[in-house]
Amino acid sequence: MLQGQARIVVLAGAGLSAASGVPTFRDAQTGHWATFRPEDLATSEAFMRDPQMVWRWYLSRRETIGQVSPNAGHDALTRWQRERDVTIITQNVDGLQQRAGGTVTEFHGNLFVDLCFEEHRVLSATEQHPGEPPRCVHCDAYVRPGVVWFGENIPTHAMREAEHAVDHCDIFVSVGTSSLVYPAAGFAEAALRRGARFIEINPEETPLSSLADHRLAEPAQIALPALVDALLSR
Ligand code: BJW
Repeated sequence: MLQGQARIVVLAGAGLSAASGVPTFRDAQTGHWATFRPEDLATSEAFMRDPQMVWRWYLSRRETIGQVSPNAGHDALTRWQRERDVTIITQNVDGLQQRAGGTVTEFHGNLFVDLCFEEHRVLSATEQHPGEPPRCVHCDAYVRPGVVWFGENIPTHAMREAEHAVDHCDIFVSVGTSSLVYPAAGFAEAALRRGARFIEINPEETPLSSLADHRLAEPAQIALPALVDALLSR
């Protein structure tokens, strides 16, 4: 299936970065949301309610991710992309695929970008105030992270790129995502409707597992290097 001129789309989720030491979201013991409810952290309402708490959570994640490195799964995807027609849509906001040299569509934004909460402009400088999130130098609004929270639209350019890639792919590969969050979780079925084949890489089953033409029930950092080595050595 994956040989030759196949146009391949890879949709990545938090499981791809797990081996780097970045917690996934929904793992009951170690996930980001093991001790918080997502709606208390990853919504604009949560930020308005308690900006300092939400900002501190994102700062601690910036710190964690700043100290880790891409893993063998990211490296394998980059090698694959350099040799074949592979589009990577990542839901991950950690920038690790980019640090591994990959080109990605950032579907849920980027943790390291500062945005003005009111006007959504990207900020290169911010004003620091002790005990609260920094403020926008233009309008004094709070600064927020450049990620997509629940209830917010996917950035237009990311949605357009992803839809175009999904509409034109022969193979759709979902790796390390629970396939619970829309609209990303709808792409596999959209690709299937257009006649593409669907491969899922995840040690655990997801709501989409039964639709997969092939399931690799293995961690991404094991399955991806093995797959890409086999493909590129032919
Ligand atoms: C391994 C592994 C290893 C472990 N190897 N695998 C249609 C139906 C129902 C609801 C909706 C719908 N359309 C929209 C909605 C609402 C909502 C939604 O989807 N809700 C659902 C929860 C029901 N979606 C939205 O609000 C989206 N916006 C939108 O649609 O706009 C239009 C709109 C506007 C207004 C109203 C309604 C619609 C935006 C979604 C934004 C998601 N944002 C987050 C947070 C980002 C910021 C942050 O980082 O803090 O993005 S949520 C969080 O989930 C994060 C992730 O990108 C995303 C997906 O998680 P992911 O990557 O799948 O991680 P996990 O933890 O869930 O799973 C990890 C997997 O890895 C597991 O399966 C493990 O088994 C596996 N794994 N180790 C391989 N080594």
